[in-house]
Parts: sequence; C-alpha cells; structure tokens
Amino acid sequence: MDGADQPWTRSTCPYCGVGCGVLLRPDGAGGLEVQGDSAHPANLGRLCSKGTALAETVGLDHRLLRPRVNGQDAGWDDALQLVADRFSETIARHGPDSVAFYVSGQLLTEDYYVANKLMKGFIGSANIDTNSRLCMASSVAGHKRAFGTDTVPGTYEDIDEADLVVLVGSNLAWCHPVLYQRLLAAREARGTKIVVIDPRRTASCDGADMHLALRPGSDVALFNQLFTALCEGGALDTAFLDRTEGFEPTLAAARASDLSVTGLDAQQVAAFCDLWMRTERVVTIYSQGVNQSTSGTDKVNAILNCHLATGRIGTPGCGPFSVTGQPNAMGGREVGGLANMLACHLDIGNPDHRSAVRTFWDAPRMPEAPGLKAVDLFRDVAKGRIKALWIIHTNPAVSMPEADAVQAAIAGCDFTVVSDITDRTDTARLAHVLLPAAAWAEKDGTVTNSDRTISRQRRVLPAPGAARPDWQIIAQVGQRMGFTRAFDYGSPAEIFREYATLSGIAGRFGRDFDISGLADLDDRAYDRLKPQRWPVTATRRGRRFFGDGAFYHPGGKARLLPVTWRPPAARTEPRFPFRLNTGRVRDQWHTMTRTALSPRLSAHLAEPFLEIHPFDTGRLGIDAADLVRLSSPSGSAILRARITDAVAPGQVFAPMHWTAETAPSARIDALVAAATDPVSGQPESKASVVAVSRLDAAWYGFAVSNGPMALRCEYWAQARTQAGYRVELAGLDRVDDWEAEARRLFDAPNATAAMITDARRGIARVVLHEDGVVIGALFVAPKPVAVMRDYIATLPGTDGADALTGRPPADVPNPGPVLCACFGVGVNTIIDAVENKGALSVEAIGEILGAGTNCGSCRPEIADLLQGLTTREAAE
Ligand SMILES: Nc1nc2c(c(=O)[nH]1)N[C@H]1C(S)=C(S)[C@@H](COP(=O)(O)OP(=O)(O)OC[C@H]3O[C@@H](n4cnc5c(=O)[nH]c(N)nc54)[C@H](O)[C@@H]3O)O[C@H]1N2
Ligand SMILES: Nc1nc2c(c(=O)[nH]1)N[C@H]1C(S)=C(S)[C@@H](COP(=O)(O)OP(=O)(O)OC[C@H]3O[C@@H](n4cnc5c(=O)[nH]c(N)nc54)[C@H](O)[C@@H]3O)O[C@H]1N2
Ligand code: SF4
Ligand SMILES: [Mo]
Repeated sequence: MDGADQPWTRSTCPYCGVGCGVLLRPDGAGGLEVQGDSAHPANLGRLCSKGTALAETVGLDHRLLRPRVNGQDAGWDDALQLVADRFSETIARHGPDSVAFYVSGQLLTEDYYVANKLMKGFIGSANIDTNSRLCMASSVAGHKRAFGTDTVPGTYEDIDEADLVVLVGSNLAWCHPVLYQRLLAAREARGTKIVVIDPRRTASCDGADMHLALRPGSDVALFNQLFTALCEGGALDTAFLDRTEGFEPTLAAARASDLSVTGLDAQQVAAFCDLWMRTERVVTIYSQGVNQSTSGTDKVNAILNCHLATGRIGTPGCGPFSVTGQPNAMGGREVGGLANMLACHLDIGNPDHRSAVRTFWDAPRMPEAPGLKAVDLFRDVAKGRIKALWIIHTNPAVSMPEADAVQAAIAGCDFTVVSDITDRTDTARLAHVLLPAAAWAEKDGTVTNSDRTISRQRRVLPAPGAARPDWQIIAQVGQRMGFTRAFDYGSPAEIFREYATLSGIAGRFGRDFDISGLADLDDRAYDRLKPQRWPVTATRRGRRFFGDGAFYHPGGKARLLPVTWRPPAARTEPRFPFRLNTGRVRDQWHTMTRTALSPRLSAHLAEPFLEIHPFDTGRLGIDAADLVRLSSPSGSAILRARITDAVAPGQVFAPMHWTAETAPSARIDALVAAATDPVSGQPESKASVVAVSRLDAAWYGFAVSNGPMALRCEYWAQARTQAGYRVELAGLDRVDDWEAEARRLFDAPNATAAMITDARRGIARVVLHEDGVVIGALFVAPKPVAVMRDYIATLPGTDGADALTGRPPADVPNPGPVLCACFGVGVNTIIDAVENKGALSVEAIGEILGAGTNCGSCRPEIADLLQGLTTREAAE
C-alpha cells in the first residue's frame, strides 16, 4: 500500500525527556514518515534534528530478529524457559539477592511496571536498578529531602511565563532542543533573561545574557551565596517560609560558605544574585551538571533552598525544574524503577507502603530494604555475588563509569540476559541469552516527560522477525517462573489499568503521584488517550504542585537543607593534571545504536573529540586535528583534539557517545571514575581526572566506502554517509604496501586500483573501482589528512573521476561540513549566502537556504559563524 493512503498516527518521540508528539505514517516500503504533532502540548509541532531524522533509523539491517542462546538462534519457548529456569535455580540455591535486573528510563511505563513487579513482588529482591541512577537519582533524592516526595513542581508553561531562566549544568540547546526553542520564543515575546551556569561555554550560552563559568563541582557554593544574598536583600517570602523547616541552619551554612571555590568574579556573582532577587518569576532548569556529581543531591537542595525561601515555586513562571533526560525517566521514577523505591512513589523502607503494595499484588514476598544501586550492582556482579543478570534497554558496558571493569564484570557473570533491538552493542556481545525486543514504533504503551505529561507511544509498524515488546518478554519469564496469574497480561492497556489503580492506593497514603482517574480506561479509551499531565484523579488534574505550601513530609512542611560545598572526589595531581568533563552532542543519542544509522545526524560531528584549551595544547605540543591519548586511573582513550577556549585551561571535555562499534578507542566511560554521591548513589560522570598527551601516530588516514570496512588499527572512528561509510584512521606502526592495505580494508582483492603513493613522504592515495564505480578510497599522510571530507564522502557509487585529488573539481560546489542536519546545509553554502547573497542574519540565511528553520538547533552555530564572518568584514 502506498504511504499516502494511510492515516497518520499520533505517538511520542523515543529520545529525550521533552517528550515531543510525533505523527507517524508507514511509507508502504517498511519505512516511516515522521512529522511534529502540532496538537501535542510539549512541542506544538516542532521537532529537533533527532526527531526529524527518526525515519532514517527504523531500517532492519542492524536488528536482532530472533532469540539467541550462546550465539545460536533459538525459539522463544526455549529461550524464555532457559531464562526462567536459570533465574529460579539461582534464587533457590543462593537466595533472591543473587539475581538482578538493570533496566532503563527508555522503557515504556508498562514494561517498567512489569519488571519492577517481578523483581520486588515475586522474586522478592530489590535488586532492580536503572540507568536513571546515572541520570536522575540526585534530583530524586534532593526532591525527597526537600518536599517529602519526588515531585517536579512546575510545567513547561512556566518556561513560557518566566522572566528569568537559569540553566544550571544543562546544555538545553543541544539536549532538550525543542524546550530551548520554546525558551527562545519566550525571550522574543517577553524579553526573558537567560543565565547559564556551566564550567564550559556551550551552544546554550549563545542566547544567554550571562554565563557563569564556575569551577567544576562548585555549584553548592554559588547557590549558597545566592541564598545569603536573598536573605540579606530582603527577598524572603516570610509567609511561605512558615511552610518550611530548617531556615536557620540553612542560612548559617550558606553564610559560612566560601564563594572563592567557584573561581567566579564576585561582581559577576553579585550581578547574578541581583537579577535573581529583582525578578519575581524565576525558573531554574537543571540537569546533569548538577546531578552527575558526588555532591549532586546537595547541589539540588542548594537550588531548591533558594526557590523555597522566596516562595518562587508552584506558581506561574516560577520554580526549580529538573529536566529529565530519557523519554520515560519520569515514568520510571513513578513505577519505582530505582532500587530504593516501590511503585507509585511509595517507599520500600515504609512498612505500611510495603504491606499495601504486597496486598495489591498478592505478592508472595517483598524485600524490606533497598537493593543495590547501579555502581554497587555491577561491583557485586564482578565479585560473583550476582549470579544471574538481566539487562534491558540499556548499554552499561559503554555508559557506566569504569566501563572496562563493568564490561569484564558482565563477561564474567554466570548468566547474563540482554534484551535489545540489536545484537551490535558492547553489552549485547557479552550476553549468554539475547532477546529481540520490538522497537519504539512497533509497540504500544505510555511515557511521562519532564513536566509530568503522560503520552502514548503507538504501534505503527509490525515487529520484525520474532521481536516482542519488552512487557511481554518480562511477563512471560515471570509466568514461567511460576507466577502465572500475576503476569497474565494480554495488553499494555491491562497493565496500565492495574498501575493506575495502585496509584490510587498510593494517593490514599497522601502521595503526590495519583492517576487513579485513568484506572477505568477501557482498551479503546487507552488507545485514544490524549497527552495529560498527572495528577489525574476525580478532583485533581495536571496541576502545579506546592504553590499552596502543602508538602509531603509528615507535618506537611518543606525542608530547607543546610549544604556545604565539597570538591569532586577525584583530585587532580601531577600524574593526572586535567579535569575530564563529559556529555552530549547535538545529533547523537547516547551509545548511538539508533542515531548513528542516520547519515544526516552523523554529519554534524562525525568523530569523537576532546575539547581542550589552546593554552594546554601549546604546552603539550598538540596541533589542530592531532590525535591525543587520554589516560586515567581506570582506562585510556584516543580522541581528536578540538582546540577551543570554550573550556578553561586544565579542563577537557569529551562526548559520551562512541563505542566499540563506532570508535573502540573512544569509550570515554573507561576513564570515568565510579565515585558516587553518598545520598543518591549517582556517579560523578563529569569530574574525573586524566592525563593528556599527543598521540605519536606513524600515519593518519581517511577512508570512504560503500559498505562496512575491515578496521583494525589503533584508532578508527566510523560514521554513516549517504553513500556508505566514512572513517578516520591512525596507526602506530609503519605500513609499507598501501594498495594491499586498501584491498584488505575494503575487502576488494580484485578491484581496479588508481593510486598516488610517495613512500618517502609517507603519502598514499588509493581509489578502488568495481564495475566502473568507486567502492572505496583511502587517503594516508604522516599528519592528519587534509582532504575535503564532505566531498570525498559522496564518491562511493560514482565514477569518481577526480577522486585522487581529494577535492571537488572546480565546477562542483563544495558545501563543506554540515551545520544544519535537517536540510543538510554545509558551512560553505552558508558562507556563500552571507558573502554573495546578502544574508546577514540567521533569519535571512533561513529564508534563502532553509538552514535553521526546522528544528532550530543549529541556529546558535549559524549565529556564531555569522558573527565570525561579519566581524571579519568589519575589521577588513
Ligand atoms: N542530543 C542529545 N540530547 C540528549 C541526550 C543525548 O544523548 N543526546 N540524552 C538525554 C539524556 S538521557 C540526558 S540525561 C540529558 C542530559 O542533558 P544535559 O545535562 O543538558 O547534558 P550534558 O551534556 O550531559 O551536561 C550538561 C552540562 O553540564 C556541564 N557541567 C559539567 N560539570 C558541571 C558542574 O560542576 N556544574 C555545572 N553547573 N555544570 C557542569 C557540562 O559542561 C555540560 O555542558 O540529555 C538528553 N538529551
Ligand atoms: N561519561 C558519561 N557517562 C554517562 C553519561 C554522561 O553524561 N557522561 N550520562 C549517563 C546518562 S544520563 C544516561 S541516561 C546513560 C544512557 O546510557 P545507556 O542507557 O546505556 O545508552 P543507550 O544508548 O540509550 O542504550 C539503550 C539501549 O537500548 C536499546 N534499545 C533501543 N530500543 C529498545 C527497545 O525498545 N527495547 C529494548 N529492550 N532495547 C532497546 C538500544 O539499542 C541500546 O543498546 O548514560 C550515562 N552515562
Ligand atoms: S526535543 Fe528532539 S529528541 Fe527531544 S523529544 Fe523532541 S524531537 Fe525528540
Ligand atoms: Mo540521562
């Protein structure tokens, strides 16, 4: 059937916590058409580059299509029975705490609920933790300390209605792009001020009025200063303060705090405090620069203290706003995915909560104490205490700190099960049993985004091969473990109703999370469920929390927490003099199992890199585009140097995305220390210590091909292109015969070769043709190779007449590196529009080229480029 005959289906983007609504339609050829849903309250039709490119990631090439046991295809019956038997035997012999699940904030609520119920209610252990431990745990702990529950008070509308938005440890422009566009629209409409607090200058700083580049880990000292200033400047809301406890000790701790540890200029801080104080409507958005820290929970409370003391919470345009990373990070917190929670914001440590859930589930056994948190969980795997492990929808061999040790722990576990959509991940490669999961567009369920809005994900494509939705796989294992009735689910709707009913019980305990108003949805109503914000009860709907001063601690008051600055756990020292910060890039999602399939998304930053200050590269003799070796107490990596003053001297930044599949020497978490926050257990992913040196490579290479390459040198980093693949290469050992090397690389022993080689100067260019078209081209030099990569990447599949020159013929325009991923617009094309077509603003460039007019996430970079060009003109 032709796609145009099919109706559009409403669903939710499977990437970030903004939770944008999408319209999906099968294209009739196995693929999808994707559009933003203008009726969805999170995005009102907008999508970012990743959402826009979703259709490029639904292909089946990389998919795992059947269960596999010890590397052999197996039937579902055998695989499920084996998993159930091994878990049951291990529990019978070693007790329930000898097994564990490690799950994900990308699971749908229904999947998550079933996994949590199986572990906590039926296996009888709390050893289920989630990658949200690496992500949201400090926010959860900070919320609970201050409010008594894990509640995000505000809504996205508050961002539209604020007069000051403070971004703390959040690169919103790249990580929550649609929300950032919403913020920029608000600034346009009402002049919202934006302040960024981040040790690094990021794309989010481009639109900001102020950037406070504080020292890594020093946020507590900054917010303590703000707290003191608010108290001394008369900005306290005394009526609201009556709804809180702990003011005096909090002020004492804040007064004792030393601002100098932030390294910030006192006047700039005073200006920030003044702005905060003068502005009634303040939203503080915070993310991983706050959470991923050994003082993450204290950082959260330092921020909450300021909002509570001024009553700037729960009213329009006001509030602290912890933005969630993953599409269902919030839903996972609601179902109790963390090892210290029960379902529906009930606490494992509370006997009344436990007994209510136990009765509701008719559970044979329930753990009485919290289970292992992620870092400890994998340590216990390494020690052999966890003997059966099930990893679902996450890739810990890449994303956990001390990733080499985690990888070894998983490899050494007696029995490991991995549920994934592909077998090509660093974690899946270690599994005894691999279970093929249905992917986002192939299954039904719900997710909750950053502002508590529950949205449906809907199935529009058939699951390929034998793939099944995660909830079904987990429930079937539960049934085979003997819990037949408790896991007898026929549909996600059934699971959702059970969960919504349980939330009503939690509501009776006075918990915030209550969606009992949805407990009676029939299948049809569940199918049609519109996005809605919780709570959803007979009397409450989607409201803000805490504006009324009612909190969830016994006694109903909020708590201000005295907090004291502590430095990051790892100290720089002569052997490891640099502070390593890590994070995300605009167009890749985590371990790249989906986004790397898209040539468009791979074009923005095609290679792992290290941001490092020119002062440091000068001292270390590192030139632009050199490769650098990083080492830390736990591992090492090779990355491309990106010399920039966006980072301070002594600090370096690297992205978290690359893996053994895409760039094996760039798994950055191998270097990250597994130090954790004492309250939340969240690892400090942003403040490890490393040494940096120039990699003394014997040769550097760049290659393109129409198919996968046989890569085996010290450094390689591969990316998809429209024509196939491109790869950066480098080796430590001399190669004498580059023709033979190219034939091996492209697996083309009989192809026709065109070549230029100069052995003395270490230069080689080899282009291989088959049937008159280029199948591969390799460029080698003793220094980083200077060829026009974006042009060369288009050659496979063409006759490539000029390929050996490494640059386009004079009459072919070279668009240059892609800036706008949505429309594939290159830097040179934009420069041409500025210089020759009079496009002197981001808007004018958009009108002429389309660049920046779809998702808008490249607008900061276009503005940067424009600024550079116009400044140059002015100087000439
Ligand atoms: N493109 C893209 N978007 C994503 C994701 C993705 O993989 N790719 N992942 C999603 C997920 S799961 C998450 S959790 C979010 C994360 O979203 P963000 O938290 O916005 O992203 P990060 O890049 O991890 O880190 C944010 C910033 O924290 C800064 N930082 C480091 N140390 C400190 C510090 O001590 N103090 C302060 N104030 N700042 C510090 C870093 O320099 C960095 O710029 O993104 C979501 N969105
Ligand atoms: N150094 C450093 N490390 C970090 C961070 C950092 O900032 N710095 N950030 C941390 C944070 S915030 C996060 S959230 C984590 C993220 O880290 P991970 O969760 O490990 O990363 P993902 O690539 O999202 O892994 C998701 C996996 O699920 C698979 N998958 C996709 N769809 C489905 C499905 O429908 N079902 C199943 N069963 N599987 C599916 C994908 O193929 C992939 O293998 O990384 C953390 N690690
Ligand atoms: S901002 Fe982008 S990645 Fe996040 S939900 Fe929206 S479209 Fe998806
Ligand atoms: Mo995350």
